[in-house]
Amino acid sequence: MFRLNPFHKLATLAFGAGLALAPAGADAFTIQSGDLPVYAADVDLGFAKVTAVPTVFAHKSVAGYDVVGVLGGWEGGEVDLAQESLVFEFDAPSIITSLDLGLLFAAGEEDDLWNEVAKVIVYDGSGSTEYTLSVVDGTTAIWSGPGSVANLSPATTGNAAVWSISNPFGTAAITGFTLVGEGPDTPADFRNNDYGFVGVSGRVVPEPGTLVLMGFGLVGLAAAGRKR
Ligand SMILES: [Ca+2]
Ligand SMILES: [Ca+2]
Repeated sequence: MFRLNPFHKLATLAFGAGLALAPAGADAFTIQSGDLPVYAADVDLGFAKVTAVPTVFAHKSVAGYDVVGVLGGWEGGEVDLAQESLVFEFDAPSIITSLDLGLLFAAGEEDDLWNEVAKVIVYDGSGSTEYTLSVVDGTTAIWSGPGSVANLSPATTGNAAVWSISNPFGTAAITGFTLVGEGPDTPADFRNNDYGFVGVSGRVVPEPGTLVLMGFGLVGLAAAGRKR
């Protein structure tokens, strides 16, 4: 009858633990507005690069929220033109668990004539998909992608109109996303559809090879411990 000796039991346990532990909590990340330096054109965070197109990051502090946009256009501290964008590129394919956007107001609030819309383009390595976050009223918005939207600060005058999208791209392993202005870029429409970045959270997708290596690493540790 097949029987495991104590070392094999330990190695098996270690390997199993490696497989079980690796995906959970490993390589979770958060990027907040404060991580994007004032008036810098880009920043390398070690696991991701963020770039302001075509100028530099510009911050706005509204109702206790720090929001980042792109300098220039009609609104200095917001993404407000089709030519303006904040580009997020991840070093490894990642799953996004939340994306927070701000200064997306309802019609009649602040200087906005209509319910504002934010455009998000997501890249998965083979192509891109475009989604929109559209305000419905002071505390309601519709996200065209997977996931759900919660209001963190009302979309009414004096507040920061912050929305949090949970699991915005579902379980897709993405290589990056772009926050871009929806336009139109005419004076009569200025300030409509301008918005900014508040934060994003996610986790790196573990590669099967990494899991195997982690498992073997633990087996190696167990073996080394046994020899002592
Ligand atoms: Ca701008
Ligand atoms: Ca706005």
